[in-house]
Amino acid sequence: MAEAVRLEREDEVAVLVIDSPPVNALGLAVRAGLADGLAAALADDGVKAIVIRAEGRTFPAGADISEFGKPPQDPWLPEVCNRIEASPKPVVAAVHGTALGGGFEVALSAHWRIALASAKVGLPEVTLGILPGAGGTQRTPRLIGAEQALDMMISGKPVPAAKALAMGLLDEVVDDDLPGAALRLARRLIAEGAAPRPTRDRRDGMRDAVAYEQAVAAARKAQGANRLPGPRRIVDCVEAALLLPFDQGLHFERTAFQELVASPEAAGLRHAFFSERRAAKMPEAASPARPVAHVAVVGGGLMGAGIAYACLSAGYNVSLMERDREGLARGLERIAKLQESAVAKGRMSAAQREADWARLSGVMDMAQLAGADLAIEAVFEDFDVKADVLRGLDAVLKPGAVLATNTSYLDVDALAAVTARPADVVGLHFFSPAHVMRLLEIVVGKATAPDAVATGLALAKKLGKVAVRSGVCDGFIGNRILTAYRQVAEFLVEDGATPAQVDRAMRAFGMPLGPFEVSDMAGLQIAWARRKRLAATRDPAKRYVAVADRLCEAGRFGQSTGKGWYRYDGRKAVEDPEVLAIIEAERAAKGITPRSFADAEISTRLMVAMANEGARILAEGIALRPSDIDVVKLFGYGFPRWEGGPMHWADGFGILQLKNAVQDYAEQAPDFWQPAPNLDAMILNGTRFADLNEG
Ligand code: 3H9
Repeated sequence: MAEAVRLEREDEVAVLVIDSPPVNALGLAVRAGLADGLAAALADDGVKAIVIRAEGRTFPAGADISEFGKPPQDPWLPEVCNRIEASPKPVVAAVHGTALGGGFEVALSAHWRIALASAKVGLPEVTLGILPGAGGTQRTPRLIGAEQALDMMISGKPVPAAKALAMGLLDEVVDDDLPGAALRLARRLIAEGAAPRPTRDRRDGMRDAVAYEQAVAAARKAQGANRLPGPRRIVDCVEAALLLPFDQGLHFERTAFQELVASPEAAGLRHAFFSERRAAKMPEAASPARPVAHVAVVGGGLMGAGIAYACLSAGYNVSLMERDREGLARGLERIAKLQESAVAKGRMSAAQREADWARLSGVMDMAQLAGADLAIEAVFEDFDVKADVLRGLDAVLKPGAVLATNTSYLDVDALAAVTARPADVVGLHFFSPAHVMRLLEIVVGKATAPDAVATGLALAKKLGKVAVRSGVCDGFIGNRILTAYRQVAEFLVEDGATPAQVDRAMRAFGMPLGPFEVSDMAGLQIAWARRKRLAATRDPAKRYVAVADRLCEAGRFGQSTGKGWYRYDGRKAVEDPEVLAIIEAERAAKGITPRSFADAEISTRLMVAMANEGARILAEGIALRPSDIDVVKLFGYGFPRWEGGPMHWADGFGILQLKNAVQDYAEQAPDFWQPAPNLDAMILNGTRFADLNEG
């Protein structure tokens, strides 16, 4: 195996070249390589200056996240950074790609920083629930002051090279030949007899101590209500940079880092990071995707227009199809509005809008879609309606085109079977609003060809979406778990909680909205129509909560009608005695004596319901791995990222405890609360869901 860091010699300049694909993360081998290379360069009297650069796509993109949570191994990154900074010979960091986290901290420890114009630098540790732990909180404000340093570390957003140069984080930016430019800089420093310039001794950003403290105070106030400790500890560290001598400041940072890295929130966020990347590893990813330049979207409603807009923005040619002139005009209008809003928010240039619009065509005759490489139907959620569209597409599309259905619940195998090419049919389940929500469920039917799946995956990548593979079942991964979640929320209400209490409990858990608030926002009509459709086949022995039906019968369809589970004063949800009376009447009709629930019991029951349903989805092979289920919930349903997802939550809760809880709750609805079939074996073997994630 190649060395993680090699030492090259260019006359009087020693060049430490980091070479550890894919992103040169600062794992043990790289840290040791840097320390050894530095020591060798310092021991060599012929070396007068040192350059640190990286091979491959980027300067180190951070510490090796997979090492967090494991026992630390010497040399630690902070120590490596200190040694670099203490070098009596000038050190130049040559930055390209994304110098993030520990990678940027290495650069900050060098005495000069030169970067490629396309490079970005940043301290995104906050997104992992931690803070820069290799001197970043102490060195950054010394260079650029508290306000900008706090903004960088609390937002976690990378800064483009030109801006970083203007801020004072970089000394020079070049358009090409970074290694050559770094060497020239090092030679110039030698020629000038330049002394090392340790960042620890610089005060550029600290001259105005009053402004510094004011920025700290403002940030502390802004983060006061944040439930995650990371940002608050960043503020403390930046304040320490002003108040404490450098070494004590480093010690302060170290303590805060260690406290955060061991927190459950950081574990959840790390899990989310790796789960997102793992989801793309589906068996079909090995197949070459079919080439797609032209996407047809059938249906110009909110969903169809959102998909069309997203595809246009990603550079595809798009045809939007509607049945009639009016429907088409409305669909095109929706796309135009999305574009306008993107331009108004500065997310899209006017020129880009023109270029995108020029690649859009509206059609009313399916024959005009014949040239499409991929067609996505986003019409009304009804089997016959969708089947009709798929049949029509089948008749006109060229051989090899992919036919995608955006169904949320329907049987993709049955839909594929109405066409003469079921191998080309795949489910592409977008989430509303389709141009915003990052999740895309790729639903793989029995007959779906691997390269049709790979085509969906390639589309997801191009749209910047996180794709998760799902098998076929009612609601796929996400909505199936949502159904279980809602079901238990309704049991809780019928058994004694109020909708407001359930919502409050789930918001306290970390959901942006509770289940009833979400229902009101989405509207109750579609689910009601579905329940009425399924009424004839419903098992009368199963517990059925009819409160939502009563609400719909009373014309309470949610926010759009001003009332649903709540009454609305404008957008503000207010508890409504009429709803409580409906619930009371349902309880009375069933002879239920209401009991009280603590908020924590409510959230635990709802979490257990999700995790148990997730386990069942795994047992049935619908999801490839537990972390895929987590990704679905994180990216499609607002599940709090620091909790990692329901399966990660269940690992923390305990598998035995999960099964016991399901059994304890059985009296609430014996038919519903059945332990998933795979829990026993997991308990017996001491398996956690995390153990099933690899691959
Ligand atoms: C830190 O630095 C703490 C220090 O302050 C203190 C220490 C004491 N570690 O995303 P991609 C893997 S915290 C380990 O698909 P892209 C990733 O899993 C760190 N692995 O590529 C994937 O593996 P696989 C602060 C990492 O081009 C592969 O690399 N840094 C790390 O879309 C490719 O990744 C960050 O938070 C890592 N640090 O995006 C930056 N980074 O192929 C985290 C990546 O097996 N990284 N991998 O699935 C990123 O934001 C993106 O990866 C990056 C590239 C923008 C760099």
